[in-house]
Amino acid sequence: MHRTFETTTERRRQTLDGPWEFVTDPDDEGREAGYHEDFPSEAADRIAVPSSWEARTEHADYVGPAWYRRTFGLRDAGSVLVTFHGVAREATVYLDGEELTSHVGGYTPFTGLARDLDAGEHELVVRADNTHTETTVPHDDVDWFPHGGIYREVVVEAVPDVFLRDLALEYELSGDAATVDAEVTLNNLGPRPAEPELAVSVGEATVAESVGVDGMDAQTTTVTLEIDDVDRWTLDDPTLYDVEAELRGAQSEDREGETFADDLRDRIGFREVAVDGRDILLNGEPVSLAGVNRHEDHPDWGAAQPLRIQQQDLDIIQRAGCNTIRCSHYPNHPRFLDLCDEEGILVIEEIPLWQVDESTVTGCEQVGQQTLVEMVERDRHHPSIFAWSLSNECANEQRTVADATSQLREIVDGLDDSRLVTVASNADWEGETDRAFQYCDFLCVNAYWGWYRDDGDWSEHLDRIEDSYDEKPIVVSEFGAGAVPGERTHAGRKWSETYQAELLADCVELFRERDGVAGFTVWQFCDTLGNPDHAMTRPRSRNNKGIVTEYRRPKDAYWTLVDLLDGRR
Ligand code: ADA
Repeated sequence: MHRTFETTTERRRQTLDGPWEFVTDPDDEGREAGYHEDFPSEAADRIAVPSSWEARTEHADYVGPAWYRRTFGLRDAGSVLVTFHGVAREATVYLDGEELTSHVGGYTPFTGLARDLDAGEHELVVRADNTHTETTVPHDDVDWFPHGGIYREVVVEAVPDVFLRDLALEYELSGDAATVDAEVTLNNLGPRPAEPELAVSVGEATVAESVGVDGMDAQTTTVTLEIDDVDRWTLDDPTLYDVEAELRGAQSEDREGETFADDLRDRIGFREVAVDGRDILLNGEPVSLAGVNRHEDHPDWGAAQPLRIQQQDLDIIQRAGCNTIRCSHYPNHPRFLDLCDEEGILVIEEIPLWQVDESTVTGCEQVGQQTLVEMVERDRHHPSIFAWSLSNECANEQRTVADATSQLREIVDGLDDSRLVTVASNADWEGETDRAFQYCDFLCVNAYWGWYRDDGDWSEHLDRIEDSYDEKPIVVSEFGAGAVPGERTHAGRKWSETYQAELLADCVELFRERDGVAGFTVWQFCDTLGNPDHAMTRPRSRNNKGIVTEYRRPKDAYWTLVDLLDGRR
């Protein structure tokens, strides 16, 4: 299940977890050879979906196109939505030999609509390609491993001719009362007009109306619900409200007497985020952020983490006393965000525009914008997400890069005005001035004083940031040191757990003393597999700045954080 709750009860739904046939295609000949019509099953391996393909040792370092195949059965004839929740990084999907849909970007979902399928068996073939170049999003030189394959769930849902395509909620809070606008989009695949009953409920409140939709058309309607005595979503009491949109109607004349039904389910939490001077406010009160950066990475699971690992990560993070996670550097698995909603964790979610500069920005701008839209559309109901991050360490001192950020800001404003917007920047650390900070509600600052450089310190650095920009909250979004697990020294040298723990303590104490700093996220939660091209600067081929190891065993720095944040030992 890709969420922690059911997203529909009316639709017949199949999750296509399990073994799929799999072949790599290093010479990229599969398209010409027609693998989508005639899959080379005799040469195929079997691989688990969802999984990163390095789950099979023989494919551990494979980069390039690869093909997947499986069949699924439909009990009844009709239309289906086929949703891929994450394929790294480019995908083309074929159904019964015909192209159904394609997608670029490994961290957001995409859906193909297949109309009027016969009952019985159908074949899905997918070409996935994890090749990265200078201008892909992310590019080929990022500091994390280029996991490949169908690594998030694949779901097939049978839908009636008139079905719910989208549900988007916005709300205004006024004291204890909430006014919710629910925008619902209906699709009518049939030739005749329809007028089904739509009921939308949020918690106990329900509104119903009939909605007319022409044949072969779509219709968007907005219904408004008033909710009194709202229980707000807070860090201590993260109250969630169930949301349901239900559609019921009579089938067209040729199927007289029959009815159809469809539904979509989600959850929201009511809370307000804002800034005031140097403070970030949650429900009107300043909140001090204390957290970690987390990659989706695990030695046994790659980027495809089961619920058990997601829960365990969150548990370890909460036990440290943290209240914040920066999803570095891409949209995370939606079920992990559900857990954050349930646990009262604040999340900064980011698109993977990582260290882009003026030579590459034009090439990756469009996919960056598309990923931003898809991220916001997928995640707009999570109360845990309080901020969208538009990029990480891009060359924002360059005008073209800053202009691209301004475009992203416009796009996000058009989609969602209920969250804060930021970029994570190391421009000042590089001795530059960040031209994109002007588009941010708060400033995320990355620097590695005491690790990569010793010719300055955090204190001077933060003074300079405070003096250089308008008065906005500052979050230290990256700082830290590498520590090879088990390395403990009297001298406290670099690469030891001792050094990492001492640096972390000094930094956290300093950040917490400064009024200008609204919080911090340590780089990083756990040790992660690095880019294979960077192995010479990364012992164990990993980024070792985790406060826990890749297997989540605590390093000294973890216990230091527990003590500083009054966590649980
Ligand atoms: C960065 C970057 C991270 C990571 C980190 C490091 O600045 O944002 O993704 O690479 O440095 O460990 O050096």
